[in-house]
Amino acid sequence: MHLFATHFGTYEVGPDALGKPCLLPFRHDPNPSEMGFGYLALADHPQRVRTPMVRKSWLERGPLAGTGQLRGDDEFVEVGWDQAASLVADEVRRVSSTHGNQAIFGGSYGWASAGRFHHAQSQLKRLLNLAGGFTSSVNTYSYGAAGVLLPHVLGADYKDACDTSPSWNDIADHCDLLVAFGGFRLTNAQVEAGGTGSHSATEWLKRAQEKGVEFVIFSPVASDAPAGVNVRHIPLRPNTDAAVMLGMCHTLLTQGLLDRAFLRRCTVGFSELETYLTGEIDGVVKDAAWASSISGVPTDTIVAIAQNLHARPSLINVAWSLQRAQSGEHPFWSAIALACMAGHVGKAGCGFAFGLTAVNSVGQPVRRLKGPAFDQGRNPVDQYIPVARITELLENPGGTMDYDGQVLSLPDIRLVWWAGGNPFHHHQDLNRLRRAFHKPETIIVSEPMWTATAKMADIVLPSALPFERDDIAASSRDNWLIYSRRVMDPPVGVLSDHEFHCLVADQLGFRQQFDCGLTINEWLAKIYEGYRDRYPELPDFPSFRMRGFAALDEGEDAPAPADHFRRFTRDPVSAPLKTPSGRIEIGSKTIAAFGYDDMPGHPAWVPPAEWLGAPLATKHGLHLLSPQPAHRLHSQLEYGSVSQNAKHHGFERFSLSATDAASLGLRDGDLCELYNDRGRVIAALVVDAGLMQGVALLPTGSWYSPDADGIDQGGNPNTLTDIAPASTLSQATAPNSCLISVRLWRRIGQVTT
Ligand SMILES: Nc1nc2c(c(=O)[nH]1)N[C@H]1C(S)=C(S)[C@@H](COP(=O)(O)OP(=O)(O)OC[C@H]3O[C@@H](n4cnc5c(=O)[nH]c(N)nc54)[C@H](O)[C@@H]3O)O[C@H]1N2
Ligand SMILES: Nc1nc2c(c(=O)[nH]1)N[C@H]1C(S)=C(S)[C@@H](COP(=O)(O)OP(=O)(O)OC[C@H]3O[C@@H](n4cnc5c(=O)[nH]c(N)nc54)[C@H](O)[C@@H]3O)O[C@H]1N2
Ligand SMILES: [Mo]
Repeated sequence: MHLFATHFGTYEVGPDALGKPCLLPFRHDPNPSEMGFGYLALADHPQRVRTPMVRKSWLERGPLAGTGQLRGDDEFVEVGWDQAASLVADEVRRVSSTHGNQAIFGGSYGWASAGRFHHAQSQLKRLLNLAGGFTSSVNTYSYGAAGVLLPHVLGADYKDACDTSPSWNDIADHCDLLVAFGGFRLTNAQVEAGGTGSHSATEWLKRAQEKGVEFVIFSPVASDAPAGVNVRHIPLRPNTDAAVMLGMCHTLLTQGLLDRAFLRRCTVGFSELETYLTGEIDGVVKDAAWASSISGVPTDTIVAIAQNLHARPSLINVAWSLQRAQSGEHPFWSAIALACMAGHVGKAGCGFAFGLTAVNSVGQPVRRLKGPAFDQGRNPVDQYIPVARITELLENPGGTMDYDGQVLSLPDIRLVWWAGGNPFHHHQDLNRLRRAFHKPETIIVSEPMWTATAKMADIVLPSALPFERDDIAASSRDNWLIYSRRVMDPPVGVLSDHEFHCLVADQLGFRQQFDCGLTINEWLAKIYEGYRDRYPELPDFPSFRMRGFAALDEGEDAPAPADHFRRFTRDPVSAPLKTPSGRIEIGSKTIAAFGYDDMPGHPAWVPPAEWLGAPLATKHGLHLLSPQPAHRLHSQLEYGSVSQNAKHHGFERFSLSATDAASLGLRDGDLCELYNDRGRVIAALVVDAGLMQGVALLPTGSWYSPDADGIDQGGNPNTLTDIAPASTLSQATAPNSCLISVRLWRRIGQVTT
């Protein structure tokens, strides 16, 4: 079978009615994503980069530093691959020998493509490692705050987003009440890093509903609540979930509905939380009325749900989006504390979970394939940044940064090489990032498309699109292995990342170490054999390639950390967690000892600088949330037909409540300006009756496209968001704490002069 694998699923390749290649649903996928159906349109789109390009002024005058020119509004000239490879190799050599390899930033973040071999970052990192290394980045935009907090609270094994959840099987069979903060945005479950053969998360959710699990959804957005019976939606102000959870903790404490035995046996630090809840520390009692005044959720509701969490076998799920906010660690930490107090942690299908339906795999009861990828080698440079600190890195050469109990030094970056990511879509405060991108002497971007990031580059290396090459795709979170076969050839002048890295490696004198003398097919066979060593039941490589896919037998196979967690709750002495105490740290002496002003040593309500209760809300009175886009993967596929068809007269859509639209005199379809002190964005209004008053919703992924006045006509929310971190502890991204104003820009059909 001829298959093509993506982060949003697997497709069969067929001819359409005119005999041209097209992507069709994979017959084994119960719920294929429509995203793929518009994908092939990128191949010959006008936004395609078709040949290596170099900024004219850079080519003429050399590295740009200090010329005062802002990148992004300059001309490019075409060069051939030989010239491009020697320009790149010379620049790597120059920066490495003049300034040291820490002056090269290769921490390049992004989703690139599915596939174990043609993974853009792995390819780039292997190359740069052989060239002496680079300043790297750690953690993710997805799970940055939780990924730093959870090792302190649950131990090092619980850093990964998908390893804390009970399985959907157990939830359906044993849980009675599922309280979800952030709800279930089901379009998100269409995605899985590395790909999948079968989209099953929504089926699992339905099955839990059919088995009688009651769902309570706390979210400013009604559509985060799934359809069906036994679902209750409770609106709350964005970023106030931790306060609601702490109000529930207070209720359990004062009503004596506590599992004291579990708290004593399996946790430490509860007394610190207790003194905080009762107000002994700061004179503020964190009761349900207090939580109500912050969140807008009625006091009685908070009390009743707390009582139910205790009385019934219950599970608390927290969406990842909640930790993509200032103080975003606290809803996660508070949920753990609340679940431990309520007393169902360790019971099948109960306790706490993070990110059910954020991607397809969370909670999936299937065997997980673990196998090799393209080896990145070892980085001789030990300097790094938490991934979302790119602006500060470029702004403060020689500066320092507090992070997770350490003081990081920020190197002076002269060369940035980005591959497989689009920071001018994914990072916050893009106008500020643009100014910071002016600092390095040279910027290289490997990209198939003319993204805003490619436009900031001095050297653009055009990469083949994923359907223009063969690869092997497998997610480490499910049981499918796909042979992803080339659908068409890349345009003349375009190479895969691997192919052009080979040219650069040649120039730098380490081609043999880079590609080990293997062809791409030989690499694929080698990777596949790595899987067969672990799973001898897999067919041989030629048969696998012919058939197109292999799936391990399904069947319950809880990830090792979840298994271990259950053993811990039964016997914390013989199966301790990898925390300092060996137990769940409701209070963390380690975090308290870091002494960060914005990060106490226990779960707390630490108000963000921007939320509806902040002083700034009198100036910019709408809280902007930027969820994941339903019609594309981040900024990829923006020019695919599915994403384009979802626009309104070519503009990205955003939503407001009916009340806010009316009070601003706005109508459905109006082109509006969303603005704050950081930027201005144009988007088309959708009035959403299910949206809470005071909240605006603009999905991510539309391309940042500032016009001559600096107004982003592309509708990217990160023109408005702030770089301020979740906290000093995690230095994670926090775009969901953002205040804006909205006004009419143009009414469609209105004559403008
Ligand atoms: N406001 C706000 N911002 C956010 C978020 C949010 O919730 N709100 N979410 C954040 C999250 S969780 C994430 S994960 C990030 C995602 O942000 P990114 O990962 O940067 O987004 P992508 O659009 O997937 O970027 C991948 C790029 O790689 C390119 N590419 C694809 N295949 C190849 C290849 O083979 N080779 C090369 N060289 N390039 C290739 C694509 O064309 C695309 O430009 O965004 C973050 N930004
Ligand atoms: N189609 C599609 N799916 C994707 C992606 C994509 O680009 N496209 N990206 C994938 C990636 S990389 C990631 S990391 C995951 C992210 O998965 P999530 O982080 O779960 O996704 P989001 O869409 O950012 O947010 C989910 C919901 O949280 C709600 N929310 C936001 N802030 C708050 C709050 O303060 N309180 C409450 N109670 N609710 C809030 C919003 O209403 C939103 O609908 O999605 C993945 N899935
Ligand atoms: Mo993500």
